Amino acid sequence: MTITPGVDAPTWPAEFADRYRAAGHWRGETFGGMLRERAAAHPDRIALIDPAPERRTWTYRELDERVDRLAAGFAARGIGRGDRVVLQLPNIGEFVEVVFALFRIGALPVYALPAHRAAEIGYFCAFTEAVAYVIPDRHAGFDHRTLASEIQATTPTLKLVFVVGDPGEHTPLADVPRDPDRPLPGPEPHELAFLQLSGGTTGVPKLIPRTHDDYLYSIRGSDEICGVTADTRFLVVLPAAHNFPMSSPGWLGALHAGGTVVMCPRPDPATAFPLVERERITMTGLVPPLALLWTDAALTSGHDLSSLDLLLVGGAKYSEQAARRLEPALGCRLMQVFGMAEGLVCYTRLDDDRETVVTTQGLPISPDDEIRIVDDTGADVPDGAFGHLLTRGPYTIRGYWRAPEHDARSFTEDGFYRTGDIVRRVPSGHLVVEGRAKDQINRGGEKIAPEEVENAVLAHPSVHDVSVVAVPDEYLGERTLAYVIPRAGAAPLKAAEIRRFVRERGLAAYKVPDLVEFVPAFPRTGVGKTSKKAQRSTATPKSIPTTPTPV
Ligand code: OOB
Repeated sequence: MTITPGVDAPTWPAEFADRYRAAGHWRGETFGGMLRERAAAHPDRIALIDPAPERRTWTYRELDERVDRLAAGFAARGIGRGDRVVLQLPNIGEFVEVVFALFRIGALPVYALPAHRAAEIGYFCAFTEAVAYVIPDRHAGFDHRTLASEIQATTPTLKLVFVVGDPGEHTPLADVPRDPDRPLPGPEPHELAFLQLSGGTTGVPKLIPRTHDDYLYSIRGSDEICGVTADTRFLVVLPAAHNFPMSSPGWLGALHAGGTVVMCPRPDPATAFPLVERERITMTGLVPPLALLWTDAALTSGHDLSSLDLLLVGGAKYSEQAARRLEPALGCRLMQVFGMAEGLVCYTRLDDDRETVVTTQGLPISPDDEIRIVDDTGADVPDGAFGHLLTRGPYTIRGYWRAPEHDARSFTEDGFYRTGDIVRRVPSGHLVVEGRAKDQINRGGEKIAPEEVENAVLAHPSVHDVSVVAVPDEYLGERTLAYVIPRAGAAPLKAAEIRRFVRERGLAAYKVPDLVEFVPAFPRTGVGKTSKKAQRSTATPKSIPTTPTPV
């Protein structure tokens, strides 16, 4: 992959960009322009609803005007085109306002998750040289203002912290908006719109640069496949910053079609079902553990879920048995989605037969999504055989943000992204995800890079070595198990001490190992490396004590 000095990420070679434009995939639109157009076309339709604690609504005109005022306020405080702004908000209306305000001035949101803590946020702010950080005051019992102060003290670029709610020593987001005195120069459609997080396989998360052109294409395509229209009422159940609820078809898809987005503060049925009933929700997306919870809860819930028309399930493998139970329990249609923040998204189709919907993970969005399924040597496997999925196309990145050494490993010479997924293609062309070759744990849709957790555990003075692997789990699909070799002569260690240590290192709670086992040595491969394969095969699901709530 060639890197041009001064350029933050590799982009599509001109011949591909020309082809994607000629095919009408890239239309020269921006997200700021999209909202402006929708507001002009149907100003009085409801764009956004935040139901808690008091129900707030935004018409398209109101959203557009508030975004303009917020954009002007950000610009007046010195935030400009290309600047990075780390955004860590829960599912609230301000999430949408801030994202569109940043889009309008061409600043790049960096999408942190509400669960991220000092380790992740500190890294995002430092690595992206962020100029601003947007937070809630408190969320899920955590005071984000204190964390922001700590990070600001060690990150010289981070001049501004905006808080939704009580600002403490920072700036209230509510004070930012101002009247726009002149139109702001927006970004070009081929420029970056935001940085998304990669699930990752490495010590620190990689950042995924997406452009207005490419992301809007994936959203248009998703809307068409999922049948999103101005009548769609989309419930944002998963964290709004995830690629799946953002664009598959997600809240951006709903806004693109002129529909209504409803923010769901928590994903459990007790919170979501009353909202589905009250707001007449037609569509949402869930990870498999939540789909299981919803399926079970629907059987006994007294709530009227009859407005639900389509439920998308993806982010991790959805078992066929669970998929078969969803439609009768929830009284809506199921669509499986297999996607990645790096680009490629596959959906089963509304006109697929039931067997295809419950047994496959769908077809790519675009006729120009190139799919290769290869063996370990990089040669194409015969039709129907398992292999590594490689992909290239009009909305799949050609490289990460400022990470040329990763790009050399994650992309082929000719620009295919190595997804790390093992798939096979059935005769209809649909892909079936069989497993994973990458060293990653998929904990109910949340991706964990073992290396990141291992680095945290290794910092413990009594730890000699550690290896983190996935253990199968009936509910979450997978959970994490840390095999630890204690340092010779160190005081005896307890599992709880390792877990607390990881948490105190500032890692998000979902990365704290579910299980810790102390061992004298690791199994080795022929060349003397730790054999994670052998470790995985000895880890048993029954050793898991409790079942936590996902995401
Ligand atoms: C979505 O995006 P990411 O970036 O959090 O994770 C991507 C990875 C894939 O490479 C694959 O390993 C896994 O998540 N995955 C699935 C899956 N959907 C994603 N594995 C099995 N079955 C599925 N249906 O997770 C994401 C992005 C957009 C839409 C949906 C999911």
